[in-house]
Amino acid sequence: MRLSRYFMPTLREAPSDAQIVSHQLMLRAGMIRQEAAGIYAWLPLGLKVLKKIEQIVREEMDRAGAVEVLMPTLQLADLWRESGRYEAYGEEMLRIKDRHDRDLLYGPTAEEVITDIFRTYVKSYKDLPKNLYNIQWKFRDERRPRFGVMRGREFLMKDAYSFDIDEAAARRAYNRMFLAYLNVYSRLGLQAIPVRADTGPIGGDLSHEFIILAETGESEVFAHRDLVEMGAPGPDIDWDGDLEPLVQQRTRLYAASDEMHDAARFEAEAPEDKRMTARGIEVGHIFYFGEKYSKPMNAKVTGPDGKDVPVHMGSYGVGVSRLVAAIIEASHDEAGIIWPESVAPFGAAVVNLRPGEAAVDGVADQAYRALQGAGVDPVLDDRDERPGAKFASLDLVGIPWQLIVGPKGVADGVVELKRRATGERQTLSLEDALKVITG
Ligand code: 5CA
Repeated sequence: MRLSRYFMPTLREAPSDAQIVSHQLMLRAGMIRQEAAGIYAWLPLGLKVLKKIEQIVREEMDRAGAVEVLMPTLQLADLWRESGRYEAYGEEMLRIKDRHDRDLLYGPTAEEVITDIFRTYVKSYKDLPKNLYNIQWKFRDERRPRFGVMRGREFLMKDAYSFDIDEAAARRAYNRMFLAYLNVYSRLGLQAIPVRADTGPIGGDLSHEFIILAETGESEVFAHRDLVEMGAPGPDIDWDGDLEPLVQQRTRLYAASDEMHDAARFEAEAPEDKRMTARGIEVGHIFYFGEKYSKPMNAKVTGPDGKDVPVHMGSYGVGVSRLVAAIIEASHDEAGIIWPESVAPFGAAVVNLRPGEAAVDGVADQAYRALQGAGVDPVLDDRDERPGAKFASLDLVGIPWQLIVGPKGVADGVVELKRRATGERQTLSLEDALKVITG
């Protein structure tokens, strides 16, 4: 991509209503634009990051055995009347009528729709377990949408739903998601803490929130430090095997959100120097809720004994659009965003300091094509701007590498390579610079 033809409307100053750093930086980097309170258009750079996060979530869901579907954003109110949640959900639900006067709603979540799909096709325990997920826009008419995409009204969620014959099998499904979530966050460069959580309007009796630490976070967490430092399990675990030990290793250490916090237990279970109280951002939430929806909605399968039983379900949400902001909260400096390579909008920027000067253009084009060939997804900064303005905007948008090509270097047969995360600069031959970037 040539920046001269791209659409990256960066701003020098953040609008004054943006209170937290991720919101300020997303606006300044030209990633999003607010269309209405809590409703955003995603501009090219923001969209690229969103898609990369989405893809990592998808890969880890697939690895853990979940199967992707796509459900509509608009749902029939009648389905929610069946589960009993239509009235109960309250003002957060955006209710709509179509031309035939039928009640619709913009889905805030999709337990009812997926249960309806499931009950239509699956009739026997032999077809279990199943875990179906989608990555789709949701709408919650939040009382106080704020902090940009961190708490939006329209937001992108990955929601997975598991169906099992009994509680023991459902817990195995829960464990798979629990560990898959840790792998997702780790690939995004985040350290997420699984904490015991309240189930809220989703319902059920077993639930964990995944929190990443950030001072601006809306959640308060209380956790044993050893849990905070424990790494993700990694992709090579036996997803069909017994995952209980890996999950227990993480759930036996104290960790709770504010609604579930029990100060006496915290003191009993964690020595003083291991007790951590901090603020954080909820980037995922998983629930086991048994027969809460399958019973009223009559989602039954025939068991091995020939009797029909309601399936045991769980649901598993990741805040995909919220994660864009959460990653920025966790990784930025005074100059702007520092993207982890896994989600950076571009892998590297080739900065042409003298567009129009044939020798410089030649080396910049060569570098750009080589990086393209190596699958780095580079951007070529061929804008007619002062070098200082180019560096400032590239620092702001957080591209991991800047490969700088100027007239003096070209005369000497070298380029400069800057690493965004550390600010470290090296003067190298083009060949060596490409080697450093492609690792
Ligand atoms: N049905 C379940 C799981 S599929 C569910 O809806 N869970 S949830 O309510 O906890 O939402 C899942 C995740 O979506 C949250 O952990 C959070 O990261 C994200 N999320 C929730 N509300 C918003 C919002 N208003 N703006 C941005 N992200 C949100």
